[in-house]
Amino acid sequence: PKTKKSPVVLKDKSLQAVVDYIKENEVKNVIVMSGAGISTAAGIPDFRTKGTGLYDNLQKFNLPYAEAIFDIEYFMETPEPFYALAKELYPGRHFPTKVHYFIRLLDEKKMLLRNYTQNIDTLERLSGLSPERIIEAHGSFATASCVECDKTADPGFVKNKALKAEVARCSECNGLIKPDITFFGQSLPERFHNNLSDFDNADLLIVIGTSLMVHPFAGLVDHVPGNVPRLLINMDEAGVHKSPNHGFDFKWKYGKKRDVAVLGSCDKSIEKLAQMLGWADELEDLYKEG
Ligand code: CNA
Repeated sequence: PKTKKSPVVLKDKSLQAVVDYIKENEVKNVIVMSGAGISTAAGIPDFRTKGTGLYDNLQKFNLPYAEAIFDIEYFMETPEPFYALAKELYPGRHFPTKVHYFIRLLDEKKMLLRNYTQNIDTLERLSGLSPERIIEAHGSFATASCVECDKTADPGFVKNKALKAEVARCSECNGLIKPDITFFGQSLPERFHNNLSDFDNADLLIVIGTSLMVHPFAGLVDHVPGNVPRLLINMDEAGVHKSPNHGFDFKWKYGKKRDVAVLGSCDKSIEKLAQMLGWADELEDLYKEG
């Protein structure tokens, strides 16, 4: 059967072509998919960067495998490593980066449909971005609950425990308390599932600071219509899978003029993008005021 060809949407595979697309098409439904890479400049390590990423620095916890620290089955048996790590990650000591403020600026320009973030550091909230624009796809440290009886825990109590690297237990049933971040083996928050129709309405997708290794989040890159440009801003290429069964495949170097990759520091790339859009001063002001 004949497949319908989507029209070519960008002039070429450059950042300038994306900027022209934004200006010429009065883009107003941008979806930003973000990950740990946008918070490394705030001093929070990501998972997978060689050397500095958390997975390379978990030896002291003697884990059977690195991801175990965020695995629900492992946590139920051995919560101590997670609580030891939570001490280092807990929100409160870190501040939003230029990338976070760029996302807020998109919203102030009435161009942001939604920011789907994998991050649990709550820096999106701290940047002043409207809560209605944020989907914390993997939950956050902002709330916590008992894994046995589901009772909501007092966030202050859990934070105090975590900051002492002590395991928090439920006042009701003595079960383990876990911050409401999504572990491997758990389903994503309802708010994530309830808003997925956003992707049908997107007119630009910006994927930033993520290795696109965690599903189902990563697969969302394929949920925007076939003629919608997808801009990756990341240290290295992500979302490229050789296997045709993998479900998604960015075409950074070849294929139709839709996918653009800007590699390197995301803060630098965002500054450049802001400058090309004529927003450099506004971004700087937001960042300074923050
Ligand atoms: P990841 O797998 O560690 O990937 C991060 C990506 O960002 C990598 O491709 C890096 O190359 C890239 N990167 C790192 N620093 C920069 C930079 N300065 N500029 C540009 N690119 C950079 O992390 P993902 O988010 O893809 O993985 C999903 C996990 C990570 C989620 O479940 C998160 O909860 C979890 N996580 C979150 C945080 C946080 O909230 N800040 C920290 C660590 C892990």
